[in-house]
Amino acid sequence: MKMPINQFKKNLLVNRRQIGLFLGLGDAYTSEVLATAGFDWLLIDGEHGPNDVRSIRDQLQVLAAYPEQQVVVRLPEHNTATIKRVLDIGAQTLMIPMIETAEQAQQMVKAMRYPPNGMRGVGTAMARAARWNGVDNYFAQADEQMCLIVQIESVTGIKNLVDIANVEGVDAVFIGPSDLAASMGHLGQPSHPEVKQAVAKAIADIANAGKAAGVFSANPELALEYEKLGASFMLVGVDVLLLRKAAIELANKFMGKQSEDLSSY
Ligand code: 3PY
Ligand code: MG
Repeated sequence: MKMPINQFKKNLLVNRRQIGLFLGLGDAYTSEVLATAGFDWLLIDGEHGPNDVRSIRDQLQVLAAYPEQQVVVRLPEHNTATIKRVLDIGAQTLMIPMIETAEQAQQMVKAMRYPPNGMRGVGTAMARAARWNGVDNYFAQADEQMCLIVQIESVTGIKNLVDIANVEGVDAVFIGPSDLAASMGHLGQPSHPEVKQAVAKAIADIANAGKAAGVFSANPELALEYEKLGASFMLVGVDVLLLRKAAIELANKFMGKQSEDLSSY
């Protein structure tokens, strides 16, 4: 059996535009529905969404039937054991939140690679990633297909951004405006002018370091502004918010109410 090739990583390396959606419902059935929407990539959210290793596995399995869409998994923290488990069920691209130093980023690179390049544990007989030892030469090919996106979303992370972006093995840097806003004293205001300015500078710094820059905004105008500044891969919505917005709009048509602003994360 052939090793699955990580197209998302290939696209990042040439800065191809990739527009994505957060999957926060934690369910394979709804993720499959959203795989038909036409996004370039989908992010299974294990940080804030109600996901565990089994629900992430189920979603990876159904999404495998839609290879035109790339799949990324976001983990809740920097735990190397969790990284090992999620790689073993077949995730190839991970987004790791709240990276604040180059050392933390290096640790994440190592967690995704086998010795001697890193410290990923060896358990391919039980791993869907290796098709249970069915992939030819899995060990020789695995590291190359792994893709690491680190999230910068704090004042400390911004301070160390260039060092983090320069870590070998960090393929891309994704800015989290909501946590960054909180860290800057603007909790709940990811579109605050100071936050936007910090995001804009971060995008430029990431691009100057030669890495792909990504960002989230559920406000399409702001997402497009960030794209103009150099972001190549973006998350432009959240499944839960889309569902709630559509439901509110329908209900309001009959209740005579105005829709609320649902653009913030
Ligand atoms: C944030 O905005 O903090 C996120 O993690 C998502 O982009
Ligand atoms: Mg965040």
